[in-house]
Amino acid sequence: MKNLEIAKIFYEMADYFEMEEIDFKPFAYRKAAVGVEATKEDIEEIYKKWGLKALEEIPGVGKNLALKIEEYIKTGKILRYERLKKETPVDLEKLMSVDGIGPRKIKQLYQKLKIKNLKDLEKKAKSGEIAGLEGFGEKSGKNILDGIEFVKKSKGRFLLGKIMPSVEDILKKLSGLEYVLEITMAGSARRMRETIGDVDILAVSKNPKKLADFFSALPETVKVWSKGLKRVSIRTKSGFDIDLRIIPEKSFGSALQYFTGSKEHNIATRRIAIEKGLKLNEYGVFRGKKMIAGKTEQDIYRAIGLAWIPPEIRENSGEIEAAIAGKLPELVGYDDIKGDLHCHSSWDGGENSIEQMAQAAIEMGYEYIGISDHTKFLRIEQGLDEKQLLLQKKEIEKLNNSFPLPSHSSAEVGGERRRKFRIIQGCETNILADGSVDISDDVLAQLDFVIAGVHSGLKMEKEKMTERIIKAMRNPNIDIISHPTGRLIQERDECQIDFDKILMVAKETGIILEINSSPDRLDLKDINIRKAKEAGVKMAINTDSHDKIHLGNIKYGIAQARRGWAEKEDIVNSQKLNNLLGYFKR
Ligand code: DGT
Ligand code: CA
Ligand code: CA
Repeated sequence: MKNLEIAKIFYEMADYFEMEEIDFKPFAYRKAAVGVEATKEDIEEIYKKWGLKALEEIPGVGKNLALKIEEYIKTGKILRYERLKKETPVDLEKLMSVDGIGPRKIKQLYQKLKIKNLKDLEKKAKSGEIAGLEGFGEKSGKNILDGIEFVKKSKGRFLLGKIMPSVEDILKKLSGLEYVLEITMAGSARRMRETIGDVDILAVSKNPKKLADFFSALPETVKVWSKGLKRVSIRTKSGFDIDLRIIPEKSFGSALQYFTGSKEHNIATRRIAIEKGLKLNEYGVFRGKKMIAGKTEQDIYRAIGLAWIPPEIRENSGEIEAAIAGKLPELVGYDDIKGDLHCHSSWDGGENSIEQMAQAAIEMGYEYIGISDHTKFLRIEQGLDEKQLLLQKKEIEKLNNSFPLPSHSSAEVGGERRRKFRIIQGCETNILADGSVDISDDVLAQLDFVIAGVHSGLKMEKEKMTERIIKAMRNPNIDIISHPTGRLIQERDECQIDFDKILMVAKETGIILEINSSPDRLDLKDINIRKAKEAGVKMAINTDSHDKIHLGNIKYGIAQARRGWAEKEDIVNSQKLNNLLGYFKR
């Protein structure tokens, strides 16, 4: 499947166009990249079956870009892209991954200092040459070195949400094979870790040879590291590796338990087996030579006296003790979310109208959606001012009146017949440097709820940053703090905040903390979610969608919540609308 390759090229072309300071093109190419990335069907198949016109149905793809896709499918390259690369021959992907470095700076660094890759960048940052360039302040050398350090640390790992669509696609292909009896993810991907080193897949097959052949010849495969009847390792075009293991049916459960990990969890479970006079390994649970379990994972855990443990919490961080005590949490489920509270609309430059966002939410089975557009401080994001928010309120009221009423009278609540779906209006107001926000209180008070987030001045020192956020939390009109620690995985560290203090104030003020589902944010992270839960602070799992296709990211946020041991009752948007509204301060 070429979808991810094409998306990657479009993203890079957008960056190159931005270097050239060409208006509009970067935007158009990025939009198309998002659409291509989110397309579940194989784009090459779409093209082969339905032709060029069908490519234009992909969100964000118009005639011109459809032609580029066609060119890539037919010739394996896009000439325009090759030309752009030749003009500025830099390792764009790596350089872009450094926090604070964008296309225009990359161009400048290349032209002035001949910087082509991370190594060059590091050298020139150390020598102090960069600080002398126009637009790069005194501290830029140090900031760049910090950024490079971060990129190095994350080397070779991939964001879960970035690779999952292509992994799911491969799994689907394999599961369709007549000679494949079982197929499932294992390893960190099954545990839904934030980043993945390599993807582990387990299979049971009637014909291991055929499966190994098929897998190593997938169109996604660019390199076969090793190939046998028990294990095949490949590199995919997107750059990540997959380990496929073919397992005998009677050991499938034990192999799944073993290869799901984590390693630390395995060491602990094996120790428990030993204490019971048993042996646990990837082939089964044994008493002496006798195999007493192996076929299913449930059997394995039962045999060693534990309740089955959800993969997301298998990190040896208390789950074994909880399983022994019969006190495993009942994790919030992947179907428990009743609505997404952090969604942007075309009002602030998002991709879709409020109505389209609502329609997409209805299709996801939601009962409500919160529209939370940016506010005026963020001018580049076309943030709304007070007047626009009040206009938007009118439009939302109108849309709400258009949703169907339930047919039966049992849906009557407090004398009012509730409609089946409702849009609630929020906004994502900016927490300014002094902790105030950029929308007046009287307008905030007229919205259904208010999100506040830090979008500037993220490098503030700890005490000041904590006070800044706390001041916003004490604003009686603010209900939710978005992406509370401001990190970008593999790109930017968390802000300096005193999280314990934030929790104390959250508990006291009833503020809800967001678990942002965006694959590069996943903010709060697992340990903070666990702390919040223990402190009795409520959380909301939101996608921060700027396009309806992002709504599907909710599963990564739910996974994150589960990894933080969150239960349904900890998550406000797992509640019906009436209960949800009760959590807001109005
Ligand atoms: P990754 O790939 O770095 O994101 O993380 P994992 O957890 O997928 O690790 P990976 O692919 O090296 O191995 C898959 C699973 O196999 C791992 O979660 C637990 C199990 N495993 C691997 N090596 C060992 C080991 O030395 N001891 C034990 N007990 N289990 C291991
Ligand atoms: Ca792995
Ligand atoms: Ca592996």
